[in-house]
Amino acid sequence: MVGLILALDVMDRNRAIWLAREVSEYVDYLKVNYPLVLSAGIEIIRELSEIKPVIADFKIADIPYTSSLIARKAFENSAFAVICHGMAGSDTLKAVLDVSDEFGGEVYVVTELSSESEFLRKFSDEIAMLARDIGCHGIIAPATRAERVAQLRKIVGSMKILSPGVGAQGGSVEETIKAGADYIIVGRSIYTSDEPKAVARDIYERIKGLEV
Ligand code: FNU
Repeated sequence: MVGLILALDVMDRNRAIWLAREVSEYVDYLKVNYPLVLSAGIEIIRELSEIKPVIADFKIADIPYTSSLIARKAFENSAFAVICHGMAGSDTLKAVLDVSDEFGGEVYVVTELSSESEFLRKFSDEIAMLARDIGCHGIIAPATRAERVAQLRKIVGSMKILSPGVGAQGGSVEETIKAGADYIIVGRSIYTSDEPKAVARDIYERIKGLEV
């Protein structure tokens, strides 16, 4: 099963809720990041969760204790999953996983960013192995480099791969899915469009057309 995740990097609560409702039939998850949470408050996660499950993209990268506090705030506000930076290391990932287990939530691990990410790229294979070995639920892999998605798929086996970088960052829906992503994450191509619903439907149909 392959699907679409809407990245809601808008700064206004009402716009976020409107967008989420508008595209809900075409997306599997909503992803929130600091721009929206810092603008609208963490309660926005709970509100959006009534529309679709929410992934809190906090790219948690602190010491284990602080990381667990951040993860707890996300799960207490109804997040379905959190995104953690694998570069933070095994103790941090384990601490976040422990919290997610308490809530029946999931943890996705950034391997390398879809941007230049020249430092993480040196370690992303090892980060993926760590995420796999300690039982995280999935990884984030760059749609801007489909060959990296394919390589990371070999490492993580059946774990979920979520790929941002389609559209505004130059990545392709088709190449990313063919390389092995389970979900593509799309933000600006949808939410800056005059017709977000039509764009989401088009991406959804292209994804479903590739499903094996
Ligand atoms: P759009 N995102 C990303 N690359 O783009 N979480 C990563 O490597 C990563 C992410 C997020 O470009 C980014 O923060 F780990 O407008 C934004 O929320 O389609 C979204 O994915 C991409 O948004």
